[in-house]
Amino acid sequence: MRVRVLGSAAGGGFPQWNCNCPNCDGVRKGTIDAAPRTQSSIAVSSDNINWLLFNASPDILTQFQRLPELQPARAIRDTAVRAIVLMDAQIDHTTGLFMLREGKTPLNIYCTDMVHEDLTRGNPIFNILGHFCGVAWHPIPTATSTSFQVDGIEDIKITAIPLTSKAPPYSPHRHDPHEGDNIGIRLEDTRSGKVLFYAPGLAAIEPHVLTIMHQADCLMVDGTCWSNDEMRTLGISDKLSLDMGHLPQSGPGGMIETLRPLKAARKILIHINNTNPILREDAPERLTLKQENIDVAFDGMDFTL
Ligand code: HKS
Ligand code: ZN
Ligand code: ZN
Repeated sequence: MRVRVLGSAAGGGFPQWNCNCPNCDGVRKGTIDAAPRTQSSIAVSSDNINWLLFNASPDILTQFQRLPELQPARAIRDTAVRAIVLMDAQIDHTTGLFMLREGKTPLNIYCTDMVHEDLTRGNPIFNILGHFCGVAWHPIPTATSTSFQVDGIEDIKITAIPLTSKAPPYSPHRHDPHEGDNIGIRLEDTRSGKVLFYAPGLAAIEPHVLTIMHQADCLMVDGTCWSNDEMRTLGISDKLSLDMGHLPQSGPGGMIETLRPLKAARKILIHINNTNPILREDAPERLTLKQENIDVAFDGMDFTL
């Protein structure tokens, strides 16, 4: 299976429009060694013709332009995107759906009941799209971690891994978490047997999540913050990384410690917040990651598993 990073930043992208932290200010002025990044999303293909998207970021049109294979030009109007899987109902993972409204057939969207509820009530994107291309909703099973396949995406078995985290601020059940508010994804290439685990938001490493992480040949996981108090130290907000539903990389029980014993050949951090020191190529934190065999995703990163 081929994996393409469409975007590698957390919500807001990098630099973030209203931010003047050392990273955002430095990348804008060209005074630091760091690459700008769009908001997180990946595309996966098993045949290099048909593609499956995971999340639809607000930067989706820019991301499509950077991957010309998404437009195979077989007809006057065409796309190689067969479907979109949504992992939660966050703005940074769903707003791009508005940009795909011109299609003549309904968008094939896979998401849980809970995400469907948020996207028809709290933030009724699906209802709005009903006035354009429409949405063909395919419910994602979570209860028993049943796997499913997407039409046109052969040889990839998809399993949703329910994650305990919060629904978005506009969700009718923001303060009443339900299974299916957030999922991680296990992708298995049934030809090679290789397993990818993708989870751009991980609040905690629950036992059932760790089991899947042990099976993976490639891990693409939450890279939002380096330290739990990163936003506080910069004087940006009182919110801790863990309060926001993102396990920090450093410290006891952090992502680095979690990844260390896992056998996966590739370990990649994605959904990186603009405040994270790992965005600087020459940061000491990057050396630490290198020693741990952990890579930092960048826009356009492309590999075959
Ligand atoms: C900044 C943001 C930080 C950020 C926070 C979250 C909070 C939110 C909620 C996130 C993200 C980026 N870029 N989703 O100010 O620096 O309250 O539910 O997901 O991508 S979590
Ligand atoms: Zn986010
Ligand atoms: Zn910033």
